[in-house]
Amino acid sequence: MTTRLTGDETALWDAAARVLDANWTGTGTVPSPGLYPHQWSWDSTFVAMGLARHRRDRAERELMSLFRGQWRDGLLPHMVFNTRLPRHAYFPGPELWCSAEQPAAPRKVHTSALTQPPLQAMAVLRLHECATPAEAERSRAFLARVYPRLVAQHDYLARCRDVDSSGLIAICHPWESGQDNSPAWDRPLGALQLPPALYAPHRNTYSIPTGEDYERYVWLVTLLREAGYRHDYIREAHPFIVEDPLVNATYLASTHALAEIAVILGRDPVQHRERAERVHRAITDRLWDCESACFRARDLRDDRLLPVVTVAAFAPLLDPELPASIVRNLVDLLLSARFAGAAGYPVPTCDIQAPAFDRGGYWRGPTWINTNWLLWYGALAHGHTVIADLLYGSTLRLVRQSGFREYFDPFDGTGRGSHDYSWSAALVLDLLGARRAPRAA
Ligand code: 9WN
Repeated sequence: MTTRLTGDETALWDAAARVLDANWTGTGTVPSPGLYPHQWSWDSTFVAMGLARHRRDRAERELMSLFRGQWRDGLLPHMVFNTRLPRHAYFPGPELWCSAEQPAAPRKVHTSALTQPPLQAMAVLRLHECATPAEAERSRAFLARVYPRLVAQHDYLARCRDVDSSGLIAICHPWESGQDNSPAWDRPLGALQLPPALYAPHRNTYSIPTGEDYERYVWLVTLLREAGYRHDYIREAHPFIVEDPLVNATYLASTHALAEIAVILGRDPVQHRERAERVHRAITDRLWDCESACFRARDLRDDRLLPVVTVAAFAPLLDPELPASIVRNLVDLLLSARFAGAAGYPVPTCDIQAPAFDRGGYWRGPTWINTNWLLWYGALAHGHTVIADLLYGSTLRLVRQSGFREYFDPFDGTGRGSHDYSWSAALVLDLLGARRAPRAA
């Protein structure tokens, strides 16, 4: 059964669709035309979720374009470069990564050598769930085409990023979390020993990290590149190696999705189910802090939980088997004055009461549409419709008030960062579409 959109929602739908149309390059969607002119993996994947309800053909092409960048070892890079653009279009461009010199990297495209939260299997399954009966055959053919690539991606993560053999995957750079400048990374970044003279070009955009933060990001890439991006180097010596709750919660949700895709295709889902079971147990064993009753990231270099509580703390709601007592703790924290309780436009990316909170700082306080969407999705899965409705309503209020901005002030909803940001538009399509066709909510 479907319900109609209201006039106001139809206008919002059309505006979101126009943003995605404008940011479509012919093969993929750029996150924002000026600031981010290449393809980013979690951006494209959120875009595919929205396109599933608007232009399924483009959603498929978006994902295939991303997988063009997949390395032979299974790594799905966080950036696929458009080499037709001038060199200075975005820093860091292909020259920082030198992917062409890596035997495992693809020959025809330049990519980064990091990854981002692995949401792709979730998006592929959602695409299938949104298919109309007339699209069913085509949808199944797409599943069959993409399934081996997803399996390779997940095998890479389990083989190369389960650094402590716990079942969880570790990130080796803040960019891999997608939450680049999160205060959660302050401690490991602050402990880096930087050489005295480092060069990172000034980035003339407002409010995204510049200066010393950026030097640390570039320095980490330099270390990885000089080690040939070797897995044993990442495991044993690289100075930034962290298990993040958001990255692992998306990994778990995608592993469940992979098992469902395997069943639809008549393949054996057992290896995915077993992996999901390990990740489920490890998220609580390794990232749940009983004392503060919330999830925090773990630094593998000193095996301690990182101190700052961020929006990533709620991401394990994506785990369908999260124990009810933990779900209750998370809901209490979410509604408290540390997060939604004191923010007019939830959910802030950092605990409002933490010293590191900064209402305008990149990933250090503002509300982002993609993190709201992930929590909405998780809340729905746990039957927390009050939380899901709160997130649904406040997310639409943000874009109605300020447009499809990159991120928003959590107190007054002022838009910040780039305009016409693709995932802000795409996820609004998904939210509106889920109300209209609840079977794929
Ligand atoms: C570095 C593209 C990306 C997003 C990230 C966001 C930002 C890049 C940057 O933009 O990161 O990868 O230049 O700061 O933090 O989540 O994928 O939109």
